[in-house]
Amino acid sequence: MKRMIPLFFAFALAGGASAADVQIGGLTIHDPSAKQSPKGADVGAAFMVIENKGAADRLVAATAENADHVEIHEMSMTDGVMKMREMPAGLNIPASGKVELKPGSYHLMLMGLKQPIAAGATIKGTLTFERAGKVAVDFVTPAAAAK
Ligand SMILES: [Cu+2]
Repeated sequence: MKRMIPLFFAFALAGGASAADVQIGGLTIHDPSAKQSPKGADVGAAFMVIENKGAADRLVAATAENADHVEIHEMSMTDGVMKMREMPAGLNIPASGKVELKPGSYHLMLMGLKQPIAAGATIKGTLTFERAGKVAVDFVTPAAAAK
């Protein structure tokens, strides 16, 4: 029976990524994740893919348990320089569309980190959509890559 234990854990880990997908109304939030933060950093970033099978919606707010507050940001090229800015009105999720929050693009900015985001950490948070309402998500930080 001892042999079964590592197999069980391997299976549980393999299923982890899709288990983090969350559904609310017509929206599916795929793979909510947070980026490991360097020591001493007081801000962090979180990413996900939001798929919408319903009417247009808007991501208007987010929280993370390890952050003082969370802002919705976009990065864009302005005069040849990548700049990041807050989107105070939120992020539009088009009807029957898909929005990716990813490095170099839209992202959640975790402001005022209470501690650094460690590899392998799971951070509890929420997303609030104008139509669909509020949903709990777990932002999963990838484990450190094997060297
Ligand atoms: Cu940002």
